[in-house]
Amino acid sequence: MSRTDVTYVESVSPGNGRCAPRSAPASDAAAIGLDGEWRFNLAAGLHDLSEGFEAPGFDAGAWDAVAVPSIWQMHDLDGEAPYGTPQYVNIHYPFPVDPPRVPDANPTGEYRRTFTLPAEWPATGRTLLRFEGVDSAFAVWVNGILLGDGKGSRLPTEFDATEHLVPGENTVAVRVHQWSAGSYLEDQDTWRVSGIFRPVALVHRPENGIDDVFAHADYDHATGLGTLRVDAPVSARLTVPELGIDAATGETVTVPVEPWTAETPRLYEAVVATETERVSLRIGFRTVTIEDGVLKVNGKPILLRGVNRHEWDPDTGRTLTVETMRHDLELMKRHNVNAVRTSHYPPDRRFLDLCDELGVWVIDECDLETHGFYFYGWRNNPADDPQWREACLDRMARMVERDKNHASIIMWSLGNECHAGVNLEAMAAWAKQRDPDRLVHSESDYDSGYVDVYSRMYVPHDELELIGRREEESTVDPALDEHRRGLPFILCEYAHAMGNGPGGLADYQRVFERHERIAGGFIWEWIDQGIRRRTEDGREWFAYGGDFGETLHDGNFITDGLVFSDRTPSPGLVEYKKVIEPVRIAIDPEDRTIAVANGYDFADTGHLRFTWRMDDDGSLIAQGELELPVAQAGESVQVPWPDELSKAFETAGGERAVSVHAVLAGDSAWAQAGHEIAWGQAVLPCTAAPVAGPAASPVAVAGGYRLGGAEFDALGRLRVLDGIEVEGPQLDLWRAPVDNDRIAWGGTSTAERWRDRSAGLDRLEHKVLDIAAGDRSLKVTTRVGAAGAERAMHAEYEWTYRPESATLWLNVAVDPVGEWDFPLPRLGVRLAVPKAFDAATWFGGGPGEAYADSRAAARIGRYEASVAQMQTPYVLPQENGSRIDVRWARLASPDGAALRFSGAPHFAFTVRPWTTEDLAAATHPHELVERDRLSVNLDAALHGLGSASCGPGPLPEYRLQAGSTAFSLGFSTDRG
Ligand code: IPT
Repeated sequence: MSRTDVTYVESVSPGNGRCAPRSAPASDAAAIGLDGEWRFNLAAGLHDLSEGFEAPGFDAGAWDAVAVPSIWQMHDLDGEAPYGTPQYVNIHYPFPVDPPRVPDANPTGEYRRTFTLPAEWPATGRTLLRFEGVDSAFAVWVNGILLGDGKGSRLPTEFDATEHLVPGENTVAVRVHQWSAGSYLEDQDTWRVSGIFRPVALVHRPENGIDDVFAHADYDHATGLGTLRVDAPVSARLTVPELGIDAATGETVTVPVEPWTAETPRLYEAVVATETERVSLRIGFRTVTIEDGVLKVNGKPILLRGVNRHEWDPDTGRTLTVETMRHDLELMKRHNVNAVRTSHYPPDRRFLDLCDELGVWVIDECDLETHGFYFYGWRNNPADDPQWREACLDRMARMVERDKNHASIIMWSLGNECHAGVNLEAMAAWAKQRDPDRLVHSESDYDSGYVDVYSRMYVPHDELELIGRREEESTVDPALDEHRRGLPFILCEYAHAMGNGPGGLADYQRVFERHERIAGGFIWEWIDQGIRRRTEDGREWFAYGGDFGETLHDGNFITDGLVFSDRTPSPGLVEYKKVIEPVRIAIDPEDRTIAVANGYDFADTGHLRFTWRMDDDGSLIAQGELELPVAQAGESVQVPWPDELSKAFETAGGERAVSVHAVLAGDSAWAQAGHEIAWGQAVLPCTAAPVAGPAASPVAVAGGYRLGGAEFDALGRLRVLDGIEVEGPQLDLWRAPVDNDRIAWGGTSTAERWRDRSAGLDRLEHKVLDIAAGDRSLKVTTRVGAAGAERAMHAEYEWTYRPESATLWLNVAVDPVGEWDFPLPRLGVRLAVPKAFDAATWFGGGPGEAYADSRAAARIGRYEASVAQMQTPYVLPQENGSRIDVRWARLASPDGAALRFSGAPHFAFTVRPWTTEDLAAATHPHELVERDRLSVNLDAALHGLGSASCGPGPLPEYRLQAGSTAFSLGFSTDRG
């Protein structure tokens, strides 16, 4: 190939001139990192390349300097964006589908740098140039000599530079193409970005060195023995000092060991050495098997409480620091996550080191997705076309060879959304012969003919239940059906964490826990892949698809994570943490017992400390330590309440809540002592009857009515309470649609039904039919409906005032008029109050937001927050911030005046500095402008969240069906 030969770009070949893939273990051989500043020029396409740029004498003085590794489209996005901007598309290819051809507009980065070979660089052996990740195709020159080219963006590539290096200064030049034939294999749902985005190094390979090792480390749970064999292409010495092992490579050694599990990530330091090189390894002993259709590790069924993780950083895109990788894992571990699917490509290899060290189960996924062929009946699908066989096998080999020594990896995944095909089958067969000790996964293979686990995405709860019982629908071929029915099952993606949600997590977990066949699942996805931007006046915001003017894009579907773009945990993650807590605490106030069920697969509860607390009407009255016997994995223990708890329980006069917390007894690698792992709470309704007292009579006054401290206008609307201006309350059925209301795959979304001309819940009008000022109450009868709609709600507001408690009570009776064949967004009242009343306190569920099908994490207590703190900044503004089961809430102003809302018994409480309409209209949080009044929603109920943005909607029990209902609310004021 000549310098100007660019045929590799559109060739199905995975590359030329590359070294064989290997694990490249940590070594004492010489190496120099080539990260740092490189000269960079962005050419418009293959027609626009810089002549002779690879030559040592080329003058690149006028070129920019950019950092390697980095993504070129992530540079200076608030300024000049000198190298173009990111594009987000999900399933569609971002270019015309004409494999293997790609557009002429093919941005091509030309990179150059020099480096000095140290004087002591060994004169013998070989020297390789190693690239950990280059997106998407590239060619490499050293001192003007072409070494080769490569594809496979998230996989390593090495070239042998030995012959072309000179003592002293050397020049390396790399040409990187945004699009290549390889892009057809990389249609993952993420930002389409380019560059040398992972580290580059020059590594020496000594003669008789250890290029590769393959550690086979099994654990026999019956005997407690570990079996270790380390294979290497040369004969070398293996030592594991801690285990007293000193053996030859290829030799099998059996010794007593502590096994590796994600809960107990025990690693042993090993060294493999020849006379010329020492490499180090960390060995984890564990055995992955399938027995009777159940996935087991070390003889025990495991439950994957997982997440899908894309590599993303809001500032640097797909280039991550080790600190960020560790931060992700620490956050996961702190939220009880125990598994990662590396969707949809092998991660930076340092991430896997951390997985071994901190303990998570990993499904390592190959860099392969051909989803865009779906639209064309999978015609020409590279996964099923023999001309792409070598490219597919190459990717599988490069992943397995690089990652084969990680104890954390229990399955190799062939890729994502490739449908099925001969190349996938070949990849599976290759992986199984190369590494018989791990399982092969592919969700694309519906029949599961060549994989070890049956894997699906977004399966609804009822179908999952059937799968759990092995009673799912048959596949076409009876032999395949029998095979598949005998496999364990995982949900490789479920519960789409886009916007407010996902709902239904607890219901999924119950199905997982009921069936041994189901080894758990992986939430889609870990992080909102937003891109940090700043407004001209310096306010931060996060961009999604379309924000860079892309003509083809998929909007905010890119922001669907459990952590926000800046890695702040979302309410969805807090919910997930509670739902998957590995110990379950049950408090029984009748028997006065506390039971703790250990749901770990391996660990006992010895690393936990338990505490209890007793609250009376939300105020702490007693607390203490709880002595509990250690429970083995899968066991339960029960103890009577401590005397002090029983005593406090008996003296409390209000609503009593008993809580028990399980926290880390000591520091761990990912959290400090005291970090909460699980909790339980039992709440006992207050037995004392509320005092109602006599009611005051309403009086007609000029322009309206007066009732106690309340003033109403001529249409019977509350205007003033004890001197404080209020507006409303009025019936409210609307919420700013959440992504899960708004998106429907191939159907009419719930939000479309709401906005439909025959419903118009976003533009309801209130017509007063009658006002009756009786002896003891003021009754306002209304009909609530939208322009164009016949369907309506009959709403009757009955106001009473109880002087004894100085409380104004409202009873709202709602009756549907006409047919309501869709769920309501919410059912409650909305009012506006002065902006100064922005310090909230409430007694009820908290501290975070909660909805009908996402409420496991809400505990009953007294909470305080500013109105600003009560907003959840979803990347696309939408309904958020509702606190459930609120007994009372108070909004105070700085001068001490406060408004108080009471439930009979509970309501859901939301307060915002803007209106629902503002929320629904905004496309990013920074566009929201505070109004001069706060909007308050006091709801009898809200529709669930579900996961319809990708998956099932709310389960029937969480749908808010229209029907005749009544609810009561109290309004009062105080002065602190
Ligand atoms: C599924 C993809 O595997 C994943 O990459 C992501 O796109 C997710 O959905 C949704 O965010 S594919 C889906 C269309 C079933």
